[in-house]
Amino acid sequence: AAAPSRRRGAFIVFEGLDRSGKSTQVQRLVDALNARGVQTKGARFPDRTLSTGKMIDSYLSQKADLDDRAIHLLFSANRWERATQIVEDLRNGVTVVCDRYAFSGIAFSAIKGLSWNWCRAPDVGLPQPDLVLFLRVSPEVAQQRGGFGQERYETSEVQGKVEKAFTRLGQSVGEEVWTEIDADKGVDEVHEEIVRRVEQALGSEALDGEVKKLWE
Ligand code: NYM
Ligand code: MG
Repeated sequence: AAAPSRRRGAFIVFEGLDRSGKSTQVQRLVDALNARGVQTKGARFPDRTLSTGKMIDSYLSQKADLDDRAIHLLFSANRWERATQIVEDLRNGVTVVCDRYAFSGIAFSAIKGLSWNWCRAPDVGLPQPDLVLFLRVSPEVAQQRGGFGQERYETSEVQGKVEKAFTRLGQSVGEEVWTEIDADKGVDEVHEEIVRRVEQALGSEALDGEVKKLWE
């Protein structure tokens, strides 16, 4: 007799500009899902605890300078370092909620003038998210939230360009995966909207099948 079929976990990715509230909402979602019995883990990229993450951290904190291509490949390698674990968790029925992914990788590098295809290539074949929640925040609200920190990229000029790149990326993965969330609203309202969207994804037939590969 065939083994009883078990649904895999969902791979849910948050994307957005700095100060869009991603980290807060990732934590809220992980807690809410676990509280209702959906076994869920959080993840984040860059994962600064990994060996590539240490180099990325030096670059972002302006302690080290790196060629634009070298840092791009490190960000991608940082995802590949975790990819096997993510697929294993999903197969074991664990939902994974991730703070940033390959879309940040492309957006932040493409604005430096690297070609779109070159930026995308190293991430082709990574685990494909079942849902991307893009938290869209207006520059005014981001400013009210305390402005930017000291890291590389944390200027309104860079953030404005990155926002345009994200919009283009959303069109490349399709609206059944990419969902925009109005992140100007209060934390609770945004959380409720996210839970509604995630409930749909958790009910999807896609979770009866294998984890797909991104852009393949
Ligand atoms: N970032 C993040 C990239 O440039 N490429 C990537 O692939 C990823 C995942 O790192 N400004 C940038 C976006 C952020 C910065 O991320 C640090 P965080 O979520 O603030 O730690
Ligand atoms: Mg940041």
